[in-house]
Amino acid sequence: MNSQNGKTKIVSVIGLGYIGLPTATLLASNGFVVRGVDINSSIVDTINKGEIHIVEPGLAEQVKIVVSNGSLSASTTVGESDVYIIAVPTPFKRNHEPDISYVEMAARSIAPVLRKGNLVILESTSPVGTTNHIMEMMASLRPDLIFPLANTIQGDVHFAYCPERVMPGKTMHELVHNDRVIGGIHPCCSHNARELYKTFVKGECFLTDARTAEMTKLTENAFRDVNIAFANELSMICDKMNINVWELIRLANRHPRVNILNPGPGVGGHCIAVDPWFIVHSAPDESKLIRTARTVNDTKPVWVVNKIKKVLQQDEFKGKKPILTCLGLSFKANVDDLRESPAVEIVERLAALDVATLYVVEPYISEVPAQLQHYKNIHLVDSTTGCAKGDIIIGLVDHTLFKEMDRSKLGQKIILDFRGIWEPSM
Ligand code: SAJ
Repeated sequence: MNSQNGKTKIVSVIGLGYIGLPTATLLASNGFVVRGVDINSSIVDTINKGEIHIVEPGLAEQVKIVVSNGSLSASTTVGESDVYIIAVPTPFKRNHEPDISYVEMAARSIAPVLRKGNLVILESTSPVGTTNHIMEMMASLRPDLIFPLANTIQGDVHFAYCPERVMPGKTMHELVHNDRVIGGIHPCCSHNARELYKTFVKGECFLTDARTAEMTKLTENAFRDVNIAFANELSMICDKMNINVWELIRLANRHPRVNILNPGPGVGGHCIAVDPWFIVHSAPDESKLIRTARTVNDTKPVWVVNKIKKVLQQDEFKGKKPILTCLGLSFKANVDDLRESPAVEIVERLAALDVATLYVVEPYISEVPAQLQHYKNIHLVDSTTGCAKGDIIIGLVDHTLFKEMDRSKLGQKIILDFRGIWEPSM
């Protein structure tokens, strides 16, 4: 697959973020000539220097190798290739409507250079029907080419959807070892795409049609969201009933068919907090549970802030501006990613109340993020300072660094642990 008529195949990967760059790097390590494309010229410059702009274990070393041996280069424009992989973001608009404008922009940039025999793969999490939609867009721009049609026309060019399923922090391992679902517009497209993935994927590749593959990705993340919502709802019920939710879940999980996830201050990141909305948007009347789960998880940060406000109303804090030490800002443990982070929302809401000084401990960042910079009552501090000075210690992210801290050293301080940082492992 990585050569054709004795010539090394060229793959263009459009979007050099958390998925695009690791995928480009693995392809470059497996015999392809890879051209990474990104609209951000500073990302392109960084990669062409053999460096990276994201934190992902194992990635930096491999990028350095493939850039220095010439198998990976980056550019802001799309050139002629044999394969195009689209890995750009698909956020949602204000009303939770999917925003596929980056995918459409990528498709428009590929259309002029598309040739007979090319394969186009969409990896971005997308609403059902997007692969077909971008193919039709390109077909209207390239009437000289024959495009595939369900089970009838194979076409001159092939289109498939193949979602990534990796956990940030484990991307380099999971890209190789996880199973993949590949959905072509025509079965020939699926087979063609499988040949490409088989060059570096050790997991199994399952073939289906494009719509089922698109829905598979959304289903996986909606499933997790619903399960986290159950844990989050339990935590609020238990709080009301004065039951330790962590102990409750540990005990319930001893049942052979029960496996409750961990409650937390909310659900963040660019996937689980976003993707279920794509299902809700496509089938609003039928997606009651999925929508409710989103609401439970989205409103958890407000519940957390209300709990903290109640503590601040205690007599000992009347007329004072106590120090609240917030442990963690990232959307989950041991990553630097702050996107859609419930911890950021909670810190911002607390800062806006202007009733306390906020000490934030986040080992993965070096300055207060832009979104919080205009609050003069937020200070980024190290864990020793935060724990020594804070009147109330608020657990928001279960970074290993926090888990390893000796809770007994916090003495009589008030601890509000919304992540179960110091609970025995779940
Ligand atoms: N969370 C909890 N309790 C839990 C598990 C997670 O509160 O028990 C929170 C996390 O703290 C975080 C959010 O949920 O705020 C999401 O974290 P996550 O670890 O569940 O998932 P992501 O967003 O890092 O990655 C998910 C994964 N999807 C599934 O597990 C079904 C990953 O495999 C996908 O590739 C990724 O989304 C994606 O890109 O779609």
